[in-house]
Amino acid sequence: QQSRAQSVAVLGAPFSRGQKRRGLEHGPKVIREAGLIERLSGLDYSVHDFGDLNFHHPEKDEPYMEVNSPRTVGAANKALSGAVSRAIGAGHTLVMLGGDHSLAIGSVSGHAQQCPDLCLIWVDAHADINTPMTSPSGNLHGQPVAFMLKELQDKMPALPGFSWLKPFLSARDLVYIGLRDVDPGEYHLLKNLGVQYFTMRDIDRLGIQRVMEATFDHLMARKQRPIHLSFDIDAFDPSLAPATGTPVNGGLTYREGIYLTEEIHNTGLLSAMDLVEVNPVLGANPEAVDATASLAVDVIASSLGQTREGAHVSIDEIPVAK
Ligand code: 4U7
Ligand code: MN
Ligand code: MN
Ligand code: MN
Repeated sequence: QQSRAQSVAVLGAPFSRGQKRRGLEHGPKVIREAGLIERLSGLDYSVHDFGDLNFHHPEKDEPYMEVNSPRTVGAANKALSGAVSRAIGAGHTLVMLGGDHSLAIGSVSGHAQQCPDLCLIWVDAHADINTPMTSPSGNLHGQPVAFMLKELQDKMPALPGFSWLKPFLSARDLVYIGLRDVDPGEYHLLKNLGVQYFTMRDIDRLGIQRVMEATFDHLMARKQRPIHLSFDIDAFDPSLAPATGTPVNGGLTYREGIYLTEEIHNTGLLSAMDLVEVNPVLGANPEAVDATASLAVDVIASSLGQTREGAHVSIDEIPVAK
C-alpha cells in the first residue's frame, strides 16, 4: 500500500505569453471542463481547487535580445512561484494547469522553495533547454529548463523580469522522457551537462518499463526525494493530442503515457506536477479539443493513483444479496 497524500491542490495558470499563439490561456478551463475535479475526488482525495491565477500584464514589454515578452513571463512566473510554494507548504500535492511551458519556471522554483532536494521528470517532445542565445524562436516556453539549472548560470543573460529567480537545480537531478525534436544548441547542452534523457528512440528500443526503471535508478540512486513531474501534452503523439502548438510526429502512445504516470504514482514520491500546452484554439474541431483535454485529465488522474486495475478506492465488503 502506497502512502497517499490526502489533499490535492489544483491551480490554474491561464497564460500564453511564453509563445506567440493565442489559446493556451484557455487550457485550465478546458481541462476542468473535461472533469478533472470530479475524477480526482473519485480517487479519495480532498481536492482544493485554488482557481486560476490572475496575471497582470505589463503594458510595454519590448523583446530583450531575441526574447519575446520577458517582463510578462517573468512576472507571471514570480506570482506562480509564490502560489505554488504556499500550496506545497500547506501540505498539498500540487497540480498546475497551464498555460504554456514557460510556467514551469514558476512551478518548479516554487516547489523547490519548499523541497530543495526535489528531482524533475520532464515529459515532452522538446527539451525546453534553449538559452536566450541559442533559442531559434525567441519563445520562452522553449527555455524554462535553462533558467533552473545551476550549471547554466554563466550562460544566462540578466533578462528583465527575472531578477527574483536564482537557479536551483543540478543537471543530474533532471530526466527527460519522450524527446524527438531537439535543437542544435539544446543537443550540445544535454551532452555537455551529461543530462539523462530518453528519446522516443530509446523508448522504442528499451520499452517504457525499462525507461522508467532507469529514470528512478538515476534520480533516487543516493536517496528517495520528492518528484516534480512536468508534463507537456505534446509528448503524446499528435493523433492523441492534436490541440497543441508544437506537435511532433512519433510521440508517446496512450498506454506508454499512462504506464509512465502509473509508475510515477507508484514511487509514492510525487509532490507536484504541471500539465501544460493544451491549446483549445488549435484543435481542428471540438472533438480534437475534447480528446486532448480528456487525455490531460487521464494523465493527471493516473499520476495521482487512478489504476487500470481498479484498486484506487477501497470498499470494505460487497453488499450481501437480499
Ligand atoms: B514546448 C523550439 F525551436 N525548440 O525553442 C523553441 F523547435 O514547451 C520549440 O516544449 C519549443 O512546447 C517548444 O522554440 C516548447 C523550436
Ligand atoms: Mn513540447
Ligand atoms: Mn514543453
Ligand atoms: Mn508545445
